Amino acid sequence: MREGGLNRAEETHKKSRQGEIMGTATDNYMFSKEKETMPRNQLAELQLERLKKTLEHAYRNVSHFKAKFDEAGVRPEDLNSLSDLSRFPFTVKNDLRDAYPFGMFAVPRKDVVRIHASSGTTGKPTVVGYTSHDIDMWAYLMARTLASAGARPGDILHNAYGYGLFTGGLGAHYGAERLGCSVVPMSGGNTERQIVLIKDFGARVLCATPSYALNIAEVAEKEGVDLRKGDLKVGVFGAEPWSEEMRREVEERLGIQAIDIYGLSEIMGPGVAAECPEKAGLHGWEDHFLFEVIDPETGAPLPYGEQGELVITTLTKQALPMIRYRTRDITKLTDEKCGCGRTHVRILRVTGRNDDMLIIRGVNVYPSQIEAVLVGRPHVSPHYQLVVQREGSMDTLTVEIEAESGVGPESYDGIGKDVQHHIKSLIGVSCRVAVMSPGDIPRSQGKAVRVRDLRKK
Ligand code: DLL
Repeated sequence: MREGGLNRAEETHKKSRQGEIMGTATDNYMFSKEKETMPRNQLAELQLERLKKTLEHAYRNVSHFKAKFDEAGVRPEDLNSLSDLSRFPFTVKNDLRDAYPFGMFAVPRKDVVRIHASSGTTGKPTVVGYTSHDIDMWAYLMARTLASAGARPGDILHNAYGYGLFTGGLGAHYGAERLGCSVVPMSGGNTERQIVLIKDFGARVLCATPSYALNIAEVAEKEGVDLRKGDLKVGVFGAEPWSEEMRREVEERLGIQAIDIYGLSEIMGPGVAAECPEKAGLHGWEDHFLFEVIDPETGAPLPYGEQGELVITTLTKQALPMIRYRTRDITKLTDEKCGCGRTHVRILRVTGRNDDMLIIRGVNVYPSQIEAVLVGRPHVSPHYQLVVQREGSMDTLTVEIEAESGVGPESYDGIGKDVQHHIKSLIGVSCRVAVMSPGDIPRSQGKAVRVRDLRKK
């Protein structure tokens, strides 16, 4: 297997393969301890070299980037250090929509071997393309991601991320094959059958959204199948915000280690960043991406440790190079040493997206904060939806929760008051709480719908 775009700085680090670091596997894909533990100054050198090439490639081959750079009065050759990148303009989702479908591609269309697209529920879909080299790189980085999560060559890997235009299914699939796993390409849905196959095939690794993993756990319990007694050991979960509390819940109900992975289609798909067994933030693969956090209001870059919007620049993509892509995801970066030995920057758990933030009576709240309060409260199941309405000039929030099975309706009032009180005291937001019967909240088969916004209707 090759990793495209290797250069001298990296070649020197590629030579030997020694030892193990936590959460790595060394067979069958070009894992190298040297890349993931590269000293930060060498990583920066590699990034600068690749960034220069990427800026040049984007400027020469994508009219959007040429126009934007010209407008901002910058040229690729103006970049002499990584910090010079802050002089270059941001890219936003609308730029991709405006260029629909293929206007942002930096290579002739015939060189694009794969196309994915967003569902387009909130506008025109965003379309992303890959050369065969990009696909190869993605498989390699996803193999690295899976290895970091604890998957091993030879594992049965049950892939319940959706296959199709969504990048989750095929992204995880190619990575798992590259790592040397036996992949079960299940996709989402048909939950009873998923459970039979997880059990009968002896899956060790489950790839799914965290909300779908919870759905699987719940259906297995209903069917009387105790997945904790089987071979399942590792959950590779991502594609949506989830809380530490939800992690504990799913770990306990499935008897696994649940690992957070991050990615987005505009940048590549899954495999942009992954936790290691330390579970202390997601290592962003800095040999292929450059991560910044900015103040979402002013656009100014923020130092490590400060919370803001994650901005990503690709360093090795051919078909769709992205310069300073504003992800809308809210997080912090840290370059503090990680116990696993990796040196790549860590992206702390993404608590939510700018677009998902609700402002209720002046208080900013993300669905994952409400989740953290709900999960583990007595008599409450971990399924929920937030309903936002406008009354007069005020936005109001109703938190729909579900009572655990076996709890009678006479207790609903008390449960509702308890949850309302805890949301108010822990998050500071006043809300109504509607307690529903078991099974009333829709179950997720992929990305969970956490908010029903009735203001727009
Ligand atoms: O969700 C890619 C993916 C697939 C990642 C499978 C991980 C696993 P998109 O559909 O383009 O791509 O959605 C990207 O999902 O900007 C975040 O808002 C959110 N997201 C993805 N991973 C996480 C995570 C895939 N671990 C958008 N935590 C991103 C929180 C996440 N949010």
